[in-house]
Amino acid sequence: MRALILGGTADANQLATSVARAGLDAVYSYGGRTRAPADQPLPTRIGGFGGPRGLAGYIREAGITHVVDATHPFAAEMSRNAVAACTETATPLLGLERAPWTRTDGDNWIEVADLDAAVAALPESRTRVFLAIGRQHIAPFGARPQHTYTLRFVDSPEGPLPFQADLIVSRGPFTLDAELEMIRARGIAWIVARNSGGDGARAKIDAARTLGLPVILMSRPTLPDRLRVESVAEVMQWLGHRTCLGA
Ligand code: 3Y8
Ligand code: NAP
Repeated sequence: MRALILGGTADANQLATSVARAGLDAVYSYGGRTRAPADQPLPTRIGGFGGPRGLAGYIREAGITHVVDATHPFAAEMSRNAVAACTETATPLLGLERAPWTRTDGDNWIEVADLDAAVAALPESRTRVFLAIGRQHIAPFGARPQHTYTLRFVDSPEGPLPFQADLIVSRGPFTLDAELEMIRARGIAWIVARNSGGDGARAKIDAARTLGLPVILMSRPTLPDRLRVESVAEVMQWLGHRTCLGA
């Protein structure tokens, strides 16, 4: 058995620790989005494969027998490529996918399908907006220059920002107290986020509820049908490793 873990999330990191502890043969893969990704206790590769064909070639050359897609729910292209490549090479594929956040009492969510709808959901009158959606997809908010924006990136940007904004450089995971402090200190009145699920990004959602702030929440892209689980323990069982409960 030799597993390829498509990583880049907290869940993938927890899986890597369990796989290494069990002594299973596996490779961890990053897309190469950040300058200094967290070290993993497994052999690690960084960078794209070259589309589905490139991934199929990698699976064959590296002797991969199982693929675990533990990428972020919004890493849709990687997930689609994994389905195509595993179909082409008849390689078992399992998604490790955390459940989306669900609205609870006190949440003031405006759920939108995509980025353009998120921009359109902002108020006309000038306000202070926290764009908690990273670096890659912020340009469309330049269409609403009347607002004061706070951005949060994992790394400091190479070039100029697409519009005037305050920038926080921090890789998370984030805590409720730190989010409350940041939001209050900056007078944030609106938050834009993705429904990533999991714990690593949920603090801002809980902070918004505590402060009664509206959250424009982008729904997840639809992914192709594939076998998927929500826990590391289920992945370990799928990899044929009988772990003690809750490993
Ligand atoms: C490169 C690996 C851990 C894992 C940390 C999780 C939690 C913090 C929440 C906010 C939202 C955002 C962003 C975010 C979260 C965890 C987890 C998660 C959101 C790292 C990582 C990589 C990336 C890529 C990066 C994206 C960006 C998105 C920032 C490592 C730290 C906004 C997603 O500059 C860039 O190009 C960054 C790109 C994709 C989204 C975007 O479009 O900008 N993640 N994030 C992975 C790779 O190369 O394969 O550097 O160590 C992983 C984590 N990001 O416990 O250490 O598991 O979800 N990541 C979003 O939710 O919208 C931050 O600020 O509140
Ligand atoms: P994406 O748009 O779905 O993928 C774009 C391309 O990046 C893929 O086709 C692939 O290139 C390459 N790629 C992505 N993830 C990879 C991986 N783990 N290993 C090798 N190549 C990878 O991806 P994304 O949304 O930019 O996310 C990139 C990485 O950041 C992923 O690891 C993801 O888990 C992590 N992440 C993303 C988010 C988010 O909001 N999107 C949040 C947290 C973490 P080729 O086509 O050349 O193979």
